[in-house]
Amino acid sequence: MLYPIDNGIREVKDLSGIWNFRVDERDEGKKQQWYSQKLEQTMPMAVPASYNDITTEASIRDHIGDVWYERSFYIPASWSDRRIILRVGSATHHAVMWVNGQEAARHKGGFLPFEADITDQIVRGAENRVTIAVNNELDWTCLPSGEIKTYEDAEGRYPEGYKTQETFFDFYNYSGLHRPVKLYTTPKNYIRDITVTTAIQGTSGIVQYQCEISGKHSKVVVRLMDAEGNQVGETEGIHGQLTVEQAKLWEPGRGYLYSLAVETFNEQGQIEDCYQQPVGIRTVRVEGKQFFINNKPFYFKGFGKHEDSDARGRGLDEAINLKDFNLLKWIGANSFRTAHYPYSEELMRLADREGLVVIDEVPAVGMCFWSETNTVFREDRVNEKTLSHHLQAIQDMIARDKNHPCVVMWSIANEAATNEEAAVPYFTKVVEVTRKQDPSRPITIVQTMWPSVDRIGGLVDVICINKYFGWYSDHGKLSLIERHMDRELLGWYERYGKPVIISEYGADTIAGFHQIPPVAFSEEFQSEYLNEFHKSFDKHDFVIGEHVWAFADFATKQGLTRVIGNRKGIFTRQRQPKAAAFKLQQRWKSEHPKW
Ligand code: BDP
Repeated sequence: MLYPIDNGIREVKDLSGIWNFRVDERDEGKKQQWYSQKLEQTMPMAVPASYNDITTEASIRDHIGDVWYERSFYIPASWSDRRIILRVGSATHHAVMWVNGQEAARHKGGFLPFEADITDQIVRGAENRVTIAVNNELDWTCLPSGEIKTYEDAEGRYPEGYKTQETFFDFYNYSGLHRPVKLYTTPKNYIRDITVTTAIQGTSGIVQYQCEISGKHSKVVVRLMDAEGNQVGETEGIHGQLTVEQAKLWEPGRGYLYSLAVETFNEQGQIEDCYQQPVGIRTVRVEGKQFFINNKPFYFKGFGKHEDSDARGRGLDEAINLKDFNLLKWIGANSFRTAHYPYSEELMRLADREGLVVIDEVPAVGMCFWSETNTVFREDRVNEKTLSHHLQAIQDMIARDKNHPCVVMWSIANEAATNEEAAVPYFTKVVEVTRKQDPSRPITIVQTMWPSVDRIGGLVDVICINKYFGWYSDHGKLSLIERHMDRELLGWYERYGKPVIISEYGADTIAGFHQIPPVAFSEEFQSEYLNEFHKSFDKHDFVIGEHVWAFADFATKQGLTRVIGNRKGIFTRQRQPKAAAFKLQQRWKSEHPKW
C-alpha cells in the first residue's frame, strides 16, 4: 500500500485541523443516520489526536462506543480528470466513513490505514462532507482483544446500563482519528503498489522491484536516484532489478536513502503516473547466535515505546517523534520496538531517514492471564475469528511497511499464553502467513512465558523476552536479578539455540524520588535495577539486544499499581531524563565487546 505523496502528477490535500465532533452518548447516531446531514450539537475536535484528553469531561475521556467526526472539503478544479482517494491514517478501533451521506468505507483495526476511491461520490465546485463514526469497543475478535462487561445481575449496585471496557493490556485505550486524514489523487490508470527488496554483492547493491499497475500502460520506466538526486540506474518493466556500483548502504545510525522513481506511460507515449519510493539498500539475516545487518553482527540497544504524549494521547505529533528520535540518539540507542501496534507511517519514514532500526509489532497484546486454568486460546476468547483478524492485521501491516529499510523484524504478538496447547496451531498459522507475505525478514514473538513451558519458540527466528525480576516478582530485591536472569537466559538458549533479545525490563520510577540505599520507585533504584540486568546480558554471547521498558512514561487505565500511568519511562512523559538515562547513555555510548 503506497503512502500518499505529492509529485508532478499526484497531489495531496491534508484534512488535518479542527473537525466537528459529537459523542454518541445513547448509541443512536447510526439508527438516526447522523451521516445523512450535517452533524448537530457538535464541539470542535483536533485531528489527528485522541479525543480523550482534549476536553475537561471524564465522561468524554471514558466514553465507550461511537463518536462522530465531520468536516467539509472542496475538490480543486484542477482535479477534474483524477481519481480521488480519501485515506484515513488510522481510526481506533472501528470506523465507518461516509462521503456526502453515502458509505465510502468501513474498517476494523485501530492502527493501520484504510482508504476509499470517492471519485464518484464527490461534487465538484461545491462543498463536500465527510463523516466518520469511530468506535472504541474491543471484544475477543479484535486486536488488541477486550471484553465489554455489563452489570445487569449486580442487584442494583450499579446504575442501569452501566458497562465497562475490560482491557488486558497496559496502555490507555485512546480512541479517535489518530493519524492524518488525506485526500490524494492519481490518474485513471495508476501505480497501485511497489514492492522493493534489496541485496548486497561485494560493493554493489541490488534493488529488485515489482510494480502493480491498474489500467493500461505502454511502458514503465524505473530510475534509481541517490540521495543527492543523481541517477544511478535505469530500467524498464513492471518488475526488474537494478545494480548500484559502490552502493551506499542503509545502516544503523546512517539512514542513507535512494529513491526509486517509477513512471508509467500511456499508449500515446505520454507520461501518465509516477511515484517516488524511498529505498534503503541493506540486508538482514539471523544466523547461529547472531543478527546480521549488512552482514555485520547487530546488537539492539534501545526501548519499547508507545505513541503517547500529553493532550494528544496517541495522536500523531511530528515534533514529539523528532524529539524522541533526538533523545534516542543522545542516549546511544540504535533501535526500538513499536510496542504494541504499528506506529504511524510518518514515524516509520522518519526512522528510515534517521537510520533507526525497528521491530514492527502487530497489535496482538493481552492474550495471556498467566494461569494454567484460566486459558485464553479457547472457543469464547482467542478463537478462529481472532485468528482471521490477526492474519489480516499482519498482512495489512506488511503491505504498509514492507518497503521500510528500518523494519528488520516482524513481531507477531506481545506476551501471549504460549504455554497453551491451542496456541500452537494458532501461531503456526500466523508464522506461516507472515513468512509467506514477507520471506525477507526474520520473525519474532515477544514472550512472557518461561522456557520450560513455552511451546512455540521453535517457530520463530529470534526469541524476545520480557522480564521483570525484582519488580513483579521478588519486588525490590536487586541482588536476585542477575541470578534469575542468568537462569532464564540459559533456559531459552538451551531449549531453542536461538539468539535472544530482552525486549522489556524496567521498574516504575517517579521522577524526583530519591533514596540511598535504593528503594523501589526512586531514581536510584531504576539505575541499579537496569545495571543488575546488564551484568547478566553481558555474560551471554547469544544475547543480541536490550530494549528497556519503556522509553517514556505513558498513560494507562487507572489501577492500584499505576500512579497516573506507567512510570517505567527512562524519560518522563514530557521527555525529560530520569537519572537512569545518564547511566544508559554511559553504557550505550562506551566501547563494549557487544557493540
Ligand atoms: C509487560 C507489557 C507492557 C507493560 C509492562 C509493565 O508487555 O505492555 O506496560 O509489562 O507492566 O507485561 O510495565
